[in-house]
Amino acid sequence: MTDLDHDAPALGSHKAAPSRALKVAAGQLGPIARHEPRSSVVARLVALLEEAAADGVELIVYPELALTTFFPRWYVENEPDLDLDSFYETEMPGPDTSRLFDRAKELGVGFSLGYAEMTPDGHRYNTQILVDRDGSTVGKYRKVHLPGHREYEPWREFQHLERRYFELGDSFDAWRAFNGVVGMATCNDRRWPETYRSLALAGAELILIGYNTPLHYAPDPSQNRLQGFHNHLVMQAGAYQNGCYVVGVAKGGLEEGVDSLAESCIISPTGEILAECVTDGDEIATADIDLAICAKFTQTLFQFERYRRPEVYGTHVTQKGPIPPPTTNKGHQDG
Ligand code: CDT
Repeated sequence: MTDLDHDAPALGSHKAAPSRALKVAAGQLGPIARHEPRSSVVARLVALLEEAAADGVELIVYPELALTTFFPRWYVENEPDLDLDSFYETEMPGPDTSRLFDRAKELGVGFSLGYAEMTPDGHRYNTQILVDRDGSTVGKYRKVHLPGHREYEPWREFQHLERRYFELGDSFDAWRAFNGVVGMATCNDRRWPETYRSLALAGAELILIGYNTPLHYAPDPSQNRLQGFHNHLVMQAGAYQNGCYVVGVAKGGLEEGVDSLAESCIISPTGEILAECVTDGDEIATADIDLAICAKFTQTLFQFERYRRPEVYGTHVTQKGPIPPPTTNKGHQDG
């Protein structure tokens, strides 16, 4: 017997943890045109920030690749008017984005922003940062699960070349900020249960996710009609199964001929959606959350220390794809 084998007292039977209230916003963007200048995009981000600040928001979350059009839809070698490097940020804040940092600091609002990052030594990542209310960058995340393909595939209506234009990120971290523990993930990451569990094991109580999700899925268009359902399904499950809040934020609408999912939302550890955008354009959705509520789940049904069985989960980290049983069950003890 260990201490963890004793039944936990009912949560109601001892003093509840003090509230850690936070007002958050999903700062959804509509389409960004192929040649829209950064200054125009940053002005749109600042407009959302100011609207959120006027509503008492303390943290606003922007989408994946929020400073440019979703350029992985093009094989740039075929597009003479595109300069691939122009889509990447070499500094953050940089000449255009400093306006966002300055205004956010003035208003005392933190933010999370997705952008294409180029490092001084030429590495390229699909990156998301977390900026505190004083304008300091507290965390940087580089997308771990890169979807799509590497080479030009002419049969597609449009490309999804994230695997050509970005390198793989390699860690899920969480940071102490906003009176809690905050983690980030980017778009395709939200479909993988490992994302939420890795972040929850790093202590995350609030997971911030930006996304660009075309409604058309070329390898299997029968999934097109399910985009909205799957978006909410995975984030709601991730929130509930890990006792954390999730803020999922889209760049939605018809961008350069490609229609993308909007439906940005804020999800509680109950798995319920607290607030949701109703358009596919620039829009905020806000919610008053309380990070102390996470413990109602992480200290009961999902008390990891007590109930998880990592000794049984070895294959989760040692094995990449399924290894089904042999073609007959002969030799398997239980038949
Ligand atoms: N940006 C991103 O990761 N989008 C993917 C699209 C599907 S894969 C071609 C997503 O998972 O939403």
